[in-house]
Amino acid sequence: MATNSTPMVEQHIAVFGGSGSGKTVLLSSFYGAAQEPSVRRANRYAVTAEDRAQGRTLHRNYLGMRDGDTVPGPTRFASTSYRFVIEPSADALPKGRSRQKAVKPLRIVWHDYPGEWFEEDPSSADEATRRVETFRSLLSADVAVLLVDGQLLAEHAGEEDRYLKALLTDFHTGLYALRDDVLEDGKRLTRFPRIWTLALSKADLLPDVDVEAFRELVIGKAGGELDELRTVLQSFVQDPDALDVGEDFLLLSSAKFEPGAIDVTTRTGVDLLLPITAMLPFERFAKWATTRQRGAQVAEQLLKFAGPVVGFLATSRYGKSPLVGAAAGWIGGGIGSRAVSFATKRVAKFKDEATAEQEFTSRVLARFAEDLDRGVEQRVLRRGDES
Ligand SMILES: Nc1nc2c(ncn2[C@@H]2O[C@H](COP(=O)(O)OP(=O)(O)OP(=O)(O)O)[C@@H](O)[C@H]2O)c(=O)[nH]1
Ligand SMILES: [Mg+2]
Repeated sequence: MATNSTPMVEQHIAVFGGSGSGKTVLLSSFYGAAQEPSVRRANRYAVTAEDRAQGRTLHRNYLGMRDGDTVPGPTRFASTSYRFVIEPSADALPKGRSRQKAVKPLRIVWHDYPGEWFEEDPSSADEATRRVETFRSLLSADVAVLLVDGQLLAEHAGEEDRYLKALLTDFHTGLYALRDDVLEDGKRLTRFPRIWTLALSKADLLPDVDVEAFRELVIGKAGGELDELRTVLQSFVQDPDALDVGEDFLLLSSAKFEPGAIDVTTRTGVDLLLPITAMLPFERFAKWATTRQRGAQVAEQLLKFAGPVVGFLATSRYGKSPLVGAAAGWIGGGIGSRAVSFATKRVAKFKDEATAEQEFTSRVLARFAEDLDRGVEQRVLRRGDES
């Protein structure tokens, strides 16, 4: 329970997509934008890379797009995990107080890999081993985002079904082929991305497609393939009911790409990735556990790993209640469609009684909850628990 074990305040996101679908540009846009002084001021939190060299590479990728209209090269040979820490930004601290190291900073880990690994055979036994290790680590994330390449979709205007069916079938067969290697001794996994969000990358190329239209396109043109993908993913996990595949949808654009110009200030959905990673697993598991409808037992186990919200609960006055009860109490009676708004209000109430660190965490979580609400309103995000 939350009181006697140290909660994990680290959430992992894995972005899956074919070569050239926009994974590395997305990661660079996310990180680079977070370094912009105006964004830091507005957020009142700073996102820093734990490994400074990695941070510099991502920032350089971003500046290359912003100032030089150049894009990072394709990712080859190696996958990389990027660990980010979210802390109060210097200007969010009261005057005269220096930044203290947070005891339990919020951490997000983002996995990037070469998309060609799903498309081509490994060139050596050594690479084959590295691939399996990579996919094992990708498949232990909390949230998976599956990219539908907006450029390929636009190129298939009128025959979108061909691209969408092929894409989902490739994922399905790729994952199926890896299954025996990823599951050691055939043992099914507990920690596995339980939320598989489908995201339209390069959404700037399809300005008329909102998230509802995107969802209808995927379900309408490739619903059968989506079901097959879900079946394969279910075969990886314990308690396959506790799995949402293709229930959540998102539009993503890392920048506005025009011939000779990349406008990094025009982004879509990028700012939702942190809130999605930090909040969605918690909310979904809390719902499954408390409403006892789906995979309640495994959801209860999973709640322990559900990141910053749990860390926050454990240090708040809910710390003494069992986790499921605390989750229910924290979110309020409205687990389900209105969970986010309830969360926002609850968090706001805490502000008065919290220590500085709690105050920061609750402020960030409240901000995340508002971001998600806004994403839904603007039809950039469709949540699986909306009815
Ligand atoms: N219009 C538009 N184009 C984009 C966007 N993001 C990426 N691109 C284009 O897509 C190309 C490939 O993006 P990457 O991020 O390198 O693709 P990747 O998924 O990392 O590819 P691999 O590393 O081979 O797996 C970029 O060079 C851009 O030209 C976007 O948001 N909008
Ligand atoms: Mg890449």
